[in-house]
Amino acid sequence: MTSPKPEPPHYDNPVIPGFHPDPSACRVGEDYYLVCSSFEYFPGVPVFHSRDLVHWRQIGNVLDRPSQLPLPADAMASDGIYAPTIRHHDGRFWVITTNTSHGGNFTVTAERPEGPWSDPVWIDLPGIDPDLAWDEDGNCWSAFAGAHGADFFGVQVARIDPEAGKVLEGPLPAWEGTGLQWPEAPHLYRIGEWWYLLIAEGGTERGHTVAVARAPSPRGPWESAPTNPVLSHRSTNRPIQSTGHADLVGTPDGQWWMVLLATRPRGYSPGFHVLGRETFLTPVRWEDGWPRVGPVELRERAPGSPRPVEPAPRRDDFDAPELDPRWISPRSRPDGSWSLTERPGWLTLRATGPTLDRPGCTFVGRRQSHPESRTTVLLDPGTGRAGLSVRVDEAHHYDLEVSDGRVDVVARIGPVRQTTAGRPVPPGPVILEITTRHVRELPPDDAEPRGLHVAAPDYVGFHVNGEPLAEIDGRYLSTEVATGFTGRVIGMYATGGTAWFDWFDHGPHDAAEGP
Ligand code: 6LW
Repeated sequence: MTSPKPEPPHYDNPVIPGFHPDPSACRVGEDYYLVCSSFEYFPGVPVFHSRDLVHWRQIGNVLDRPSQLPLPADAMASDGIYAPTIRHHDGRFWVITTNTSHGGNFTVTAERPEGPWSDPVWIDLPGIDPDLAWDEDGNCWSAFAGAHGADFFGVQVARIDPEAGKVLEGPLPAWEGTGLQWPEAPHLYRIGEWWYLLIAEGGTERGHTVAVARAPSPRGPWESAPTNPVLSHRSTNRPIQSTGHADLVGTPDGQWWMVLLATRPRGYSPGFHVLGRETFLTPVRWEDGWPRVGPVELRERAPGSPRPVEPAPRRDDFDAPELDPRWISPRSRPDGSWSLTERPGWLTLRATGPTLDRPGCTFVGRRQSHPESRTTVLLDPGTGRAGLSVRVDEAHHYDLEVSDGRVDVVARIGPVRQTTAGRPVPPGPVILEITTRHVRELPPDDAEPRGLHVAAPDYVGFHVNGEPLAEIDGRYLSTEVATGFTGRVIGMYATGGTAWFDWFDHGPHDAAEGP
């Protein structure tokens, strides 16, 4: 009797669900670290730890002090922090990234990945998507995506002093890619006898691709891979789309893997992605000195033997002395607008702005991490105005709001703001719940035009003390409608007076299928 060959373990993609775009990863010994872009949200640049590239836990944020993340109060949604690169060199962690709203490109360093990270060292490099790589002589090279309108619109490289923020040589024109739009997201690697330059091109939407070139030195000359693009899902009917903006990472036993961004659109044409661009993982093999990358599958064979890290709890009871690093706020979280000590065991939120329709309000949220999700809070609204909101930006959000003895569902979609349902609530604490679910059944014939239901990527439901109140088509909280680079964030807010939240729970909807 022969026992069946043990199936190598598998893992589900995305490995970091929810809006975690532009991933960059590095390995130190047996540990992996990964960072993502964060745009107008504070704190910025979430940093994750893994022992197997599959199970990741956020251990902090690189930019967790206002002095590291100057954002104008009116910074546009999806401005702020663009793509970062994380590397480990000479016993220190390095991150280089771009603040598109203030100052441009800068580096920060830390002894430990969970921080504290240094204040920014600004560097006079143009463009976005800066990278860091050191050669065998200790020179530091930065590849970056050239600024718009520059004479050379492609990926450039410069030799820099990252400690002093100085450009020592260049920028030198490196590679314009294979001719698609937006050559960007460059990363340099010294692998074997070659320097490799991995880039994204085609734009971060459905035409996104990954391409690679190689050269004898960071100065070039760069030779494009004969197999470019090494990865693309464009013009396919794959459930994963927009694959691009990748980084390569090697394992201690010599395997190579790629982290990258991709989306999971649903609904009728053009398809709508609501969680933003998420972090995916896929294997890489090398043939004739070039990386080969298969299509990215929703389910892949795991690298080696998965050694998970503790998953983060889905519920927060606000009993800890500090806010969990997963909590984010648009642009800032001013002292005085929140407290974990004023009412122990509760998160106190104090209004700093009268409406979610404008920057400057008090909002503390988490990235929606499940396509079909259930988010529940216990709110004591006091005599103020507060609630639970699912937002993409100030012009695209659905709110479950309590004030003056009522609870109302408010939808803000572009120029339209509408209260779509509501009812009285007794004074005192109330349980608010927002669900997102995929459309499975067609409505009865006499309901709204049947196409309307099939078209939706999901439906956003609102419940109060366990009772359903309303349900709204989720397509209007998608990137295809709202535009930009982020994704849905579900959070607690106060726009009048002071409110208290006892707990917050965000997890998969019990009716959900798979990840
Ligand atoms: C990022 C650039 C891009 O800096 O979009 O998809 C920008 N690519 O590489 C924001 O994510």
